[in-house]
Amino acid sequence: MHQHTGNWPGKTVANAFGICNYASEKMLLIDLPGTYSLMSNSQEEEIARDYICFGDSDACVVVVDATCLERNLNLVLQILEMTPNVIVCVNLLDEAKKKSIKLDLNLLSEILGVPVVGTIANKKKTLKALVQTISSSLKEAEAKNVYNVKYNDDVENFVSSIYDDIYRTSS
Ligand SMILES: Nc1nc2c(ncn2[C@@H]2O[C@H](COP(=O)(O)OP(=O)(O)OP(=O)(O)O)[C@@H](O)[C@H]2O)c(=O)[nH]1
Ligand SMILES: [Mg+2]
Repeated sequence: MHQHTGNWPGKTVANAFGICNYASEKMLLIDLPGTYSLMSNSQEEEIARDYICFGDSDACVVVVDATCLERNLNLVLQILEMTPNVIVCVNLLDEAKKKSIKLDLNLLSEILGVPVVGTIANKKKTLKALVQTISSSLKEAEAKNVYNVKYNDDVENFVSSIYDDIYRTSS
């Protein structure tokens, strides 16, 4: 609730940011527009994509809905391809429980190769683990074994040929 609100420069989309104090650290949290994809089909998606790609943040927390995880995982995979330090926050655990949805967050973390934290955003005590995870992810230097999306052969071959061209022209 210590957030500041306004608009993204030149856009009608609202933005919000706030400072979070944890231990002796101050973290600046930027709230990106809610979106299911980053394909730039709307102002919201464009703002979110541009910030993730060019905003020079230290970490990216992707908040997904525990009651419809599958719909949200598309966005998670897109973000994993774009930026290195990702934390997945599975929110609305209370609603998932009401619907008897059981989630294995450790397994999800193992598969994605990034930390996964469960939260109920309006229950403050559940946010502590998230803040701790963000903080420690900023200190970890070792490379993560992040899930690598495998596309069909046509796409993979095309991407490889572009890489080859780049290496050839740069060496
Ligand atoms: N029961 C429950 N309600 C939640 C939880 N997290 C958020 N909410 C409620 O969900 C509503 C929407 O929250 P927002 O923070 O606006 O959600 P958002 O994902 O940022 O939405 P967009 O930015 O519009 O995509 C608010 O009324 C919150 O209080 C949760 O874990 N449990
Ligand atoms: Mg929002």
